Amino acid sequence: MKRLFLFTLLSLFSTTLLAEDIKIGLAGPISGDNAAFGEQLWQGASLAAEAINKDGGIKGKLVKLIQADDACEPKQAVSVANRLVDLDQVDAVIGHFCSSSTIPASNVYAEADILMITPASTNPAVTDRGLSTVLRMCGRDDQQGIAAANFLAKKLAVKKIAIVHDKDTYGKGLADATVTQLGTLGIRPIVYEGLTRGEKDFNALITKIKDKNADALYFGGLHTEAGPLLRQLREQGLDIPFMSGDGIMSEDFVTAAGGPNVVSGVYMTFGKDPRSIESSASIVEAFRAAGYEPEGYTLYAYASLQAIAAAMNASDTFEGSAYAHWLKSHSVDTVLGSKAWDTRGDLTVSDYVIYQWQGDGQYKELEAAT
Ligand code: ABU
Repeated sequence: MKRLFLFTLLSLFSTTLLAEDIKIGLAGPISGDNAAFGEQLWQGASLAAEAINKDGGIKGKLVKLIQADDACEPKQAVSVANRLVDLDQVDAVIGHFCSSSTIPASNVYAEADILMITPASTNPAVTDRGLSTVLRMCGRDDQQGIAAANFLAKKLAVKKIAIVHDKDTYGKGLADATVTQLGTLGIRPIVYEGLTRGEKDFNALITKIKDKNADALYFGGLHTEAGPLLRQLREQGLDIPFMSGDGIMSEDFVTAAGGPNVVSGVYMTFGKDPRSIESSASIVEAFRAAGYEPEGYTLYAYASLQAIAAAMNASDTFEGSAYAHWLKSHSVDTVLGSKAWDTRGDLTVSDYVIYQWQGDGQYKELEAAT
C-alpha cells in the first residue's frame, strides 16, 4: 500500500513535471533514405534546446523535444502529425523536411492551432496556401529555380539543357521553376524527364541525354537519386556540368555518387552558409566540440527553435496563430542572422548562393545568386 502510494505520488510528480515542459515536436525523415537530413534537423534542434534550457528555458519552463519520424512519406507524415497533436500535445513543431510531407502535415497543425516552422521545405505551396500557423526558415523554390537558371544561362552559357526531376513535390517543383526562368532567357530544355524515387538504374535516361547532345544536366530532387544519376552519367563518359538544388546538401551525396572525385565540379544552390557568420562562431564551435559538423540544414533547425522561443517568450497566449502573427511582425536574431517573415510566412530576404562541390568532398561558395 505504502509502495502504491509512493508510486502514485511519483507518477503525479512526473506528470506535473511533464505538464510544465514546453514540448516541441521535431518531425522529419529520422529513418529511410533521407535519414541524413533528419539527423541534421535533430542535431540542430537538440543543441538549441540544450542552450535554451541552460539559459532558463522558455518562460521558466524547460524545452523538451519529441522526435517524430515521417521517413519523407506523406501518409506517415500525417500520422505522426496527428500523434504529436493528440498524444504528445506539443506546443509547436519544427519540421517537416520533405515538402511533400510538410504540406499535408501542416493542415493537421493548422487545425489544432499549433505553430509549425519548417527549416527545409522549399516548395512554394508550403506557405502559399495561407495557413496562419505555418512559417519557414528557408527559401522558396521559385527563388532557387531563378538562381539556378540564371547561373546556367548567364555563367555557364548552356544552350541545350537536359532537365530531370524525381516527380516529387520538391524535385518537380524546383525543376519546373528552373525551366520557367530558363524560358524567360530563351532556353527550352531538349530533355525533360521524371524518374522515380528509389530507382537505381538511370542508364536508359542517360543514353537519351547523350543522344540529344545535352550540354548540361539540371536535376530537381534529393541526393539519393542525384548521386547514382551523376555516377552513371560520368560512367557513360558524359562530362557535362551537373547542377542541382538544396536537396543534395549533405555529405551523403558524396557517398551516393561514389566518392569526392565524382561530385567534384557539381553546382548547387543553397542559402548562404551560416557557418561563416561571425556572430554564430561559438554555436558552430559547440557543434564541432560535440563531434558534429553542422552542415546543411542543421543550423536552420537550430534557428527554428530560436524563433519559436522568441515568439513564446513574447506572447501572453498559447496559440500557434498568435506566435506566428508575432513572428510575422518582428525580426528574430538567430544563428542564421536576423530573420523576418512576410504575411505568408516566408522569409523577407532570399539569400541563395551558388556552390560547387570540390575534389575533397566539400562544397565551396562560388558567388551570390542573381
Ligand atoms: N528543400 C530541400 C528538400 C526538402 C523539400 O523541400 O522537399
